[in-house]
Amino acid sequence: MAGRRLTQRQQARIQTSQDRRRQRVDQAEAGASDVTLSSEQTGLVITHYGAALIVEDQQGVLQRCTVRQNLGKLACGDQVIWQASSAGDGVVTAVAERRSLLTRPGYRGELRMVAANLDAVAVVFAPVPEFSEPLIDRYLTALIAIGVQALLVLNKVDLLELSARTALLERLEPYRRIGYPVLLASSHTAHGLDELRHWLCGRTSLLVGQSGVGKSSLIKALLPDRDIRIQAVSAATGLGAHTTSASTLYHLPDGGDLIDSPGVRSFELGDIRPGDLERGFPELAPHLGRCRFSDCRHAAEPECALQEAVKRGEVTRRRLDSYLELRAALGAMSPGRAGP
Ligand SMILES: Nc1nc2c(ncn2[C@@H]2O[C@H](COP(=O)(O)OP(=O)(O)O)[C@@H](O)[C@H]2O)c(=O)[nH]1
Ligand SMILES: [Mg+2]
Ligand SMILES: [Zn+2]
Repeated sequence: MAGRRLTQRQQARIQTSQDRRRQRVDQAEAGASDVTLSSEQTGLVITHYGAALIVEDQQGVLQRCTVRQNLGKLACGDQVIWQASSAGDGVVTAVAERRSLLTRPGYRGELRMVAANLDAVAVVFAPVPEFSEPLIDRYLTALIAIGVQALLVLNKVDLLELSARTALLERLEPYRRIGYPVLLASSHTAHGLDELRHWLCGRTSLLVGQSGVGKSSLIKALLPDRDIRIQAVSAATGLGAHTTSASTLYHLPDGGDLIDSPGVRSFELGDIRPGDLERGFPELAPHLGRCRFSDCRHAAEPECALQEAVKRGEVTRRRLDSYLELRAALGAMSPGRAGP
């Protein structure tokens, strides 16, 4: 920049534009003091874009709102108090205590909020792409940790011959045995969709699972009015097409809400404590702490209660392996926390 000088005319131009900007700021500040807020109302956070939220009011109308700074970050599904404002956007002034909160690690390791007040999550998987039990175990453990119910949905059953279907059901038997409902579905033939609707009815839920298992297809089938809703959100944001990359809450036709959250479709174990891990494997509970050695690694040690439970058929080998793998991963993440 050295040696570069502004001509007088350039300087004059900059000066006038600065004056104009200052004028606008002054006007806005004068205006701000005239802003009136109407009375407090409850609302539901439908989605967010940038710093603003779309809140659904009690009449079902979508309202664009900003958030009082002291409230911290809000999530899709949050119950809020907001006030309409004469200045345009409403203002969210309070948030109700959450009954659950699903987060995921962001790119810089920070925790990002995905959805609040979830009751249930359907873990979707399919014959293609090939699924793996350790992934299912990770989902289930993470879901238990935040206190939501889980349902296993084996989608694309239309691809399965009878014998293949029987074999897969056998693989899923350990989950049924520890109390997880397993639902067979096909978004192509609509098989199982009524059962899925019934399970989702009356609560707030979310679908998770690997890419390609058919989540979008299921969501389309479950939410016939999704496109209309997206248009309404676009209109409320005033920003043209609503990008579906932000978590968005939709009402299910039979009651209940479904949150479509592309960001969480395949999540890793977040902040899970050893106790959560144990709760994720309830069939191990009666055997934990009963090994001969208190520091048993449940591998080749003599009189390992877990290995013996496997031999007796009370615990499946695969689930024990999965537990040990997750425990090792947690231990690596936070040394000393994995526990015995
Ligand atoms: N055969 C079969 N294919 C399906 C089914 N559901 C989805 N697909 C296909 O699987 C692929 C991935 O589906 P999509 O809904 O985009 O999966 P997502 O990545 O989980 O959202 C697409 O080619 C779908 O047509 C199903 O029930 N049966
Ligand atoms: Mg998809
Ligand atoms: Zn042991």
